Amino acid sequence: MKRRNFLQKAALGTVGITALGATASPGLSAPKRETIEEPTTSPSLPVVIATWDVKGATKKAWQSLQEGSSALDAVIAGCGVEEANAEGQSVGIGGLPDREGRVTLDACVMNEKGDYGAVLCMQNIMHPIAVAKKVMEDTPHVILAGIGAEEFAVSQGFKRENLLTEQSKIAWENWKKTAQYKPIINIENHDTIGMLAVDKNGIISGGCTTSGLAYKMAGRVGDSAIVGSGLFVDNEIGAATATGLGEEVLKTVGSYLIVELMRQGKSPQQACEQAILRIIEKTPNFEDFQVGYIAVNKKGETGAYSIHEGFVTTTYQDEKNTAITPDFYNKK
Ligand code: SD4
Repeated sequence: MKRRNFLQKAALGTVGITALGATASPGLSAPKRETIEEPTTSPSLPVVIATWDVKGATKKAWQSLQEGSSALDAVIAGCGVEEANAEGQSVGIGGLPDREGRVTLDACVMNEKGDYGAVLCMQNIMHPIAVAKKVMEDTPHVILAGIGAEEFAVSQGFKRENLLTEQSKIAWENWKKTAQYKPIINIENHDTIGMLAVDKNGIISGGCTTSGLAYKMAGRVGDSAIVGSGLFVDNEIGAATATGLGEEVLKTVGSYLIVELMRQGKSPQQACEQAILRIIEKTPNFEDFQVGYIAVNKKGETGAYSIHEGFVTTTYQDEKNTAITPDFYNKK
């Protein structure tokens, strides 16, 4: 359902409900109660939501859930579709390189137990999100970077391959003629895949995968693989993920902020909007860059918001796989 329609419905059919802010414990004062406006009709589970128009990826994740995969494996399968898509120039193979012509990938996953795994600045491996899961499950660490991440991936059976496609090499060579670095709203930053899934039992997991900003400095890492910034999951509450200029998401720890706002009773939509406002309040040059957030809560309600127009989200819910342009801040 389009967000506007959903909001209209929600506005018409809301009831005040009382929610417990905490569980009562002996010896502690009574739990704080607060009233939350809540729609009478809840969206159904499962749900898969992703940044950008990636219907192939959300479809794959949805099918994986139907076949009995965990929410985490569904996200990894879904994101893997875009990582293997050589036409997409920001994820996996075909990603635009750094200034030196190297494709370096960042990815992370987080599951319902709060486990997290990530790879940063990894080269030559097409599916960093699957390697991130291996880091989470099969190492004593949560992040591996650079050559260590690549060697670990190879030790786990991942194939080394050249990720710089002819198309991306030509784009880089053209860029070198001016070598001007300026993130371009919704063009350069157009397809980091952040994906969140809630299975039919309300189990939540998420992942985020990217080649980062095109023509970044060698060694630059953005928000996408950093817990709390590019992704955060709390199975009690919900999850959030980001796309856009990672430096700004990192400085405001955006995904964690959104989940904490939902914990305080905000809807996914309200929480995404507040996280964007936090960036705008702190960053006078917000006109120059894009950030977009998506979020989902335990019930399967979703939200999305960005600084500028043009951000797209895909939601697979109620047997419908729909890409929409959500509401945004900078309406002139
Ligand atoms: C980064 N957030 O590395 C990523 C870039 C992005 O689509 O979203 N690209 O900063």
